[in-house]
Amino acid sequence: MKHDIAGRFLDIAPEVRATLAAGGAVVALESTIITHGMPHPQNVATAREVEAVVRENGAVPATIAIIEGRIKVGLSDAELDWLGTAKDVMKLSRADLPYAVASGRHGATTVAATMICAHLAGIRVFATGGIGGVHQGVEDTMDISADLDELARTPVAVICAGAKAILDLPRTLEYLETRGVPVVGYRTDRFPAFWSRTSELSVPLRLDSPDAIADLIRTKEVLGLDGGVLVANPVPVTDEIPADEMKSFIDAALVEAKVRGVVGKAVTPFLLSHLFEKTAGRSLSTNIALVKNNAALAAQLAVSLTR
Ligand code: PSU
Ligand code: MN
Repeated sequence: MKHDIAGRFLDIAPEVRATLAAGGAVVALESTIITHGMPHPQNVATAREVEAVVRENGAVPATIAIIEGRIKVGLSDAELDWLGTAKDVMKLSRADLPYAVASGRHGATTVAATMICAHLAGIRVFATGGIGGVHQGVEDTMDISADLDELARTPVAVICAGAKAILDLPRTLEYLETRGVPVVGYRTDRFPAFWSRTSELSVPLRLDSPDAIADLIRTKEVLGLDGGVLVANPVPVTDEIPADEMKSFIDAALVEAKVRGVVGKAVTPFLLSHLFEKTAGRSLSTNIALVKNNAALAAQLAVSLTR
């Protein structure tokens, strides 16, 4: 436990607690992808498959969510099932996490909030699908996901498949650089764009093995540098949707969001569900494949970090 005094708000699953105490490998998983990122029943099925992939790769999964104000680190099967269709589940980022805890609410954790809870529990590696970033139109809206500042301050490695082209990807990378976040392409020189293996952007750094990423994380710690590391892991070739095929869907989704006046934390969930509908589920299959791919790498990294 990183902050003993915070322990009274945390329920760490026995297996997760025992593994951490023994210095074993644990991978944190987020819950906003379950409640706001995917439709039912694929959300729950995917969450279970992702946990299984973590185990197959030698680590223990810890899916994180807030239930009745308790920070759950590691969900039971029953809790995961419940979350899949639960109503009144807040989407929690850094700003809303203490509110949900103080007022006994249910909440799903975004990348930012999952990093915070993982760090409180002493977990160093976290697998997700795509991170939030700088939104298109930021000049007018100032909409920049709190995920980016969290990466700058909380020492958890986040494994993602890049960021969706619904975001302003060049500005997202610029912002991460400004905030001092190492962005590492895993076996790639290009920043991946979620459904697509590549974008037109170079990835700032490249590493080709879990051990090399573990070395970077340890070195960063020893140098006293705060914050996390973002690992961008391209979706497997067989599951990718090329960027030019996604572009028209993305442009239409952005127009629709604008027409309907969707703002704030509703923007990302709106765009995601719009795209799932318009691509007739193809974007969802790709999404599921890339999350599993990230879970495998995260588990391998967590194992490397125990050595
Ligand atoms: N991007 C995705 N899928 C997701 C999300 C982002 O491709 O499910 C979720 C994550 O939980 C992420 C959050 O942390 O949305 C970002 O929301 P916002 O842009 O409101 O910060
Ligand atoms: Mn936002």
